[in-house]
Amino acid sequence: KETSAQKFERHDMDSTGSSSSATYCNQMMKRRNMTQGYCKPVNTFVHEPQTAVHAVCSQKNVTCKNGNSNCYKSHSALHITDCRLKGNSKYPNCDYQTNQLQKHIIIACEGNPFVPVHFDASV
Ligand code: U5P
Repeated sequence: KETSAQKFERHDMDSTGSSSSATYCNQMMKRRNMTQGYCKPVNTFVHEPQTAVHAVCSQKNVTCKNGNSNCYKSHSALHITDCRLKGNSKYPNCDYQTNQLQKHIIIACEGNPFVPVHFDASV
């Protein structure tokens, strides 16, 4: 069974890659199994070393969108790619807009070790 921490790595981490191409999101959303059953509408990939992303769990504590208190905002802007489903996309042809950004990320962290389990937002 996939743990929440493993799911975060699958959904949100792409340390080695970058989204240089316009088809990045179409390829990655499919490769990381987020286009099975339905097209996941919004998903963010982080292009930074795993150590740097895990370190965010000890950075600025903020409230999550759902009201939980275990979210953390990165001190610096990180390289990310936002994938957003296009309005005219029809399952199973999940068609995404790829947006390369440098923003602060807000992630939820849990457990011992205290690791990322959810991508909440970028600001
Ligand atoms: N999500 C992202 N990046 C964002 C916002 C949301 O990847 O910038 C994903 C997360 O997996 C989140 C899901 O759990 O979309 C639903 O987000 P929301 O509708 O609760 O904001």
